[in-house]
Amino acid sequence: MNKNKFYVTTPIYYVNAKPHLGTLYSTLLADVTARWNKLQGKKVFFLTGTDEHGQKVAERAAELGVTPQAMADSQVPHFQEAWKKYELEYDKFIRTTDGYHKKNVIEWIEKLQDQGDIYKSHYSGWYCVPDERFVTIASEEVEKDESGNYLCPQCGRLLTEMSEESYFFRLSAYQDQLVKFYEEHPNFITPKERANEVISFVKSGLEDLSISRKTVSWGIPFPGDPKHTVYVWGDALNNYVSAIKGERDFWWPADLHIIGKDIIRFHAVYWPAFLMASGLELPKKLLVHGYILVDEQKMSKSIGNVVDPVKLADWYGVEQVRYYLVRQMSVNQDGNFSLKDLEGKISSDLANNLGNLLNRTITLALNNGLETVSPVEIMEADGVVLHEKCEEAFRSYWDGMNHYRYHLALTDLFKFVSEVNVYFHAQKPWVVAKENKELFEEIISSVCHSLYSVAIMLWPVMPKKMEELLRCIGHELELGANYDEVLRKNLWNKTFVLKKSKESLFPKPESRLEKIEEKPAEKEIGPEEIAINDFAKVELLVGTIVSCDPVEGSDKLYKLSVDLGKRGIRTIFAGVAKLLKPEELLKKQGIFVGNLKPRKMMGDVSHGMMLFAKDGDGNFQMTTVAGPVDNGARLG
Ligand code: ME8
Repeated sequence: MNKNKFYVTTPIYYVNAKPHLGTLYSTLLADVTARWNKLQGKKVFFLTGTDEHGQKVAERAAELGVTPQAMADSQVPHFQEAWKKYELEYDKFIRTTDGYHKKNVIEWIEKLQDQGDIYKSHYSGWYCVPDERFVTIASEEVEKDESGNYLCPQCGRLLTEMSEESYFFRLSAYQDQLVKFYEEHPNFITPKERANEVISFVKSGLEDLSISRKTVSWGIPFPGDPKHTVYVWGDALNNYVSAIKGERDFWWPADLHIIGKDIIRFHAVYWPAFLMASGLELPKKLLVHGYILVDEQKMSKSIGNVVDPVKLADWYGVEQVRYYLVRQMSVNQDGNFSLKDLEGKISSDLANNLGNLLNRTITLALNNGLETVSPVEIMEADGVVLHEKCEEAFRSYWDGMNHYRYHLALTDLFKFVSEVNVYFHAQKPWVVAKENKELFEEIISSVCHSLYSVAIMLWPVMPKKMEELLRCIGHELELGANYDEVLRKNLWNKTFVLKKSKESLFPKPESRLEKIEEKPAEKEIGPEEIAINDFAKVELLVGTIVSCDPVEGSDKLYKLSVDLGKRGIRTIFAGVAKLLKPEELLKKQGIFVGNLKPRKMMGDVSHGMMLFAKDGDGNFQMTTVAGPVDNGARLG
């Protein structure tokens, strides 16, 4: 039955941190998707919320000297206010401490107990508290730090050893059913490349999953054994069903779960298995997005580069930031956030390309006494071409949006806006206005029809701005109308009543870059100052790592062959074998000291040195150039 509905969810966020650019991004994608579906006349349910139980939250609350409940209560408004500021119009904000959710989780466990899917045993192994997950040393690629401690393969932080009584969910019993499901639903995970890691994980053999914690008291008491609490992921994943419990028959299955790549296993393996055990249908799709990196690093509190979304909105405008995030980040990859790019995109796409087109068209028309623009009956050839391009623009936008390639959809749409600008300039309407009133009206009408379509297509991304744009040409957005059909038909039969907006739609952003750069550097104790000619003695070169091999007898060193262009291919040793995998270095361009005296190392000779930087978590990051340059290029 086609219910013409769309149920979209975000991860529910842990309350140990405030909202940041990463959590904003997931929630924004959900809002854009929700609005895109509303435009098509669908009934939409958009769910977000907070994940409040578990060890991580309990530990953070203890550090702060408050109860976990009090910490959650104080964090939730930060999320709600930030989402409101960003016009994220969710239908429900669920908290895992809500009574109806706890009841749903208890009923779920009881059902599993009744049908024999849960048994009591003992967990002894490793646990990652930041990720709230059990890590199997034997089957995962677990590395150790310099002191020999195990590190989480997912987040790189220290693992905790654990040994306690636990209830287990018979996950292994669902392995075949899961594999069959993935085979029958090849589009379950978007982008597709992410599906492979899931399928190979499941095929490699699933172990039963510990579903309770005895040493964590901050959680939902385990039915029948209140000394245990429900494992936080068993609790959290069920939120997607708890939230729509009363209307489950209508909304379930979810049409789209939006998640970051860090939590794919929970959503693509455990959650489907939990649902199979519950006898419920599986969600239709998972949209898995990459990380937002700031200056090429994952945002984290310890690195201190968590960009505050509220500050960004105050500086640049809410919808400008919305646009940038959706336009800049390619959903299927990690994407770099930078203020410079943000300012660039606002200037070029929004202020120059779209905003100016609107201003110039309206000003010119009104200055020439044209306020009400009537539809044209027979169009000139250039207008016909633009009309066709408008239809094409919708088709490719529709395709991009419906396949969750939002950034490509926006890139294409702005190409169309550029074409409208080209049309506008080529027609020279400021000359035509004096000579041929009819043709002048046609040009203005064609631009207005194009702007009308663009405004509707962009509405999911910049709702208020696009409503304002529509008002400037005498139209209003009517939710409930089927704009899919309107834009597909692309009938250029509208009348426009032009009105100058009080303020420009997209003012040029005031640059914040200098202000940030001018900030005095924190005083640090460091080496003495040197003169420029001292620096000139050091030859820093760009080179590509063509091979990277472990060195026998050393667990620290790699032997690299580095292509330094005119300086030839050199052997250079780097002491990062414990910290980086060869594939993290291979084929990449790095920065090398080229004129270091050759040094003997492990019976061989190193002809240079590779540069690395330590991040706030103590991991080494290689240094590189922002774009490809010739090997052997000198830095300075
Ligand atoms: O994992 N870039 O919550 P969480 C992009 N409570 N997205 C990012 C990001 C970044 N740098 N950092 C975080 C949890 N995210 C669980 C979820 S769901 C039943 C339970 C986003 O607060 C991304 O969506 O750690 C990621 O999956 C989510 O925040 C993790 O949020």
